[in-house]
Amino acid sequence: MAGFGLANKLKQLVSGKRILDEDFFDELEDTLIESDLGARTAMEVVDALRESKETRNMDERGILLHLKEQLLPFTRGVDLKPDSEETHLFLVLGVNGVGKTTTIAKMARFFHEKHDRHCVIAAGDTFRAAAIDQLLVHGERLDMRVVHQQPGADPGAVIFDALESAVSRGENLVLADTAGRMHNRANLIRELQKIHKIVSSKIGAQNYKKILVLDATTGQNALRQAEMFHESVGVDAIILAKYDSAAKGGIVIPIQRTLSIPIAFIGTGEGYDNLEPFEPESFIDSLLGL
Ligand SMILES: Nc1nc2c(ncn2[C@@H]2O[C@H](COP(=O)(O)OP(=O)(O)O)[C@@H](O)[C@H]2O)c(=O)[nH]1
Ligand SMILES: [Mg+2]
Repeated sequence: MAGFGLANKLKQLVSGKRILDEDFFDELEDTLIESDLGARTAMEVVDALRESKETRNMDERGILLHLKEQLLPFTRGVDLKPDSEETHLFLVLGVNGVGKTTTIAKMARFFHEKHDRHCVIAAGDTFRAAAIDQLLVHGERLDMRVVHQQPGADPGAVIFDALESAVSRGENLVLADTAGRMHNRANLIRELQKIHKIVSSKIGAQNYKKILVLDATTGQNALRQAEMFHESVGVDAIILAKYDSAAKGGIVIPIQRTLSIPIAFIGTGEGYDNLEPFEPESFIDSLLGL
């Protein structure tokens, strides 16, 4: 993973023979807040460092390792690999432009190649013709079935069709796209709740996951989106897209502290292979520049 703004700033801050005085701790706290870690976490980890007996003798790396130890408990990953050959469904949620459709194509490739799962894509974003076409192109390139209807069709019906046909054909995983337009929040929520009800009537909760895609470049906004989707329909796992272009990656921590939703994958580019399972330790290492 690429190095980030936080890693570079930390390097400047802790390098050389800096005295670990109050100015240092204040600056460190500001730097962590600027990187979207959240004021509460920033304050807590800096306090822990300030109060640690060993701090005075710590070198550059020691300080970073101390921060890592504090932050690691707030990062949790989850493996989304379907645990049986039965048909599973991932309902992919998120506001417009965060990377849902691209992430669906990447997941289809990932679960097919890494876990030998037969994937089907459901074009549940029926709001724009372009959204359906985008999935058809991916389906052709990946050689995967895309269940779709006309623009304007009922997304619940499209997803139900995909699920029903996947069950009858013995296909393993339905990846369902959804529209994420935000201009009418109440409508969006109602539509998602309707889809949720339809899916729940067809498969058991253990085979059904709601996955929220967030754009890593949007910082605090991503936290608000996560709260909104979690309250409305419940979110089982998060995928952090566009992590390659994120100046900050710290938003993962307040999301996990506030909502306790684990992270499944990190999106690291526009290509099909740019999807990495979330690894808490290597994530923190790259965040801090270790
Ligand atoms: N750099 C980068 N771009 C991404 C990533 N994921 C998606 N994108 C781009 O973000 C834009 C919006 O993606 P799209 O999948 O259409 O978003 P949707 O509206 O949520 O379905 C497209 O230009 C994608 O190529 C990622 O992990 N890294
Ligand atoms: Mg889309």
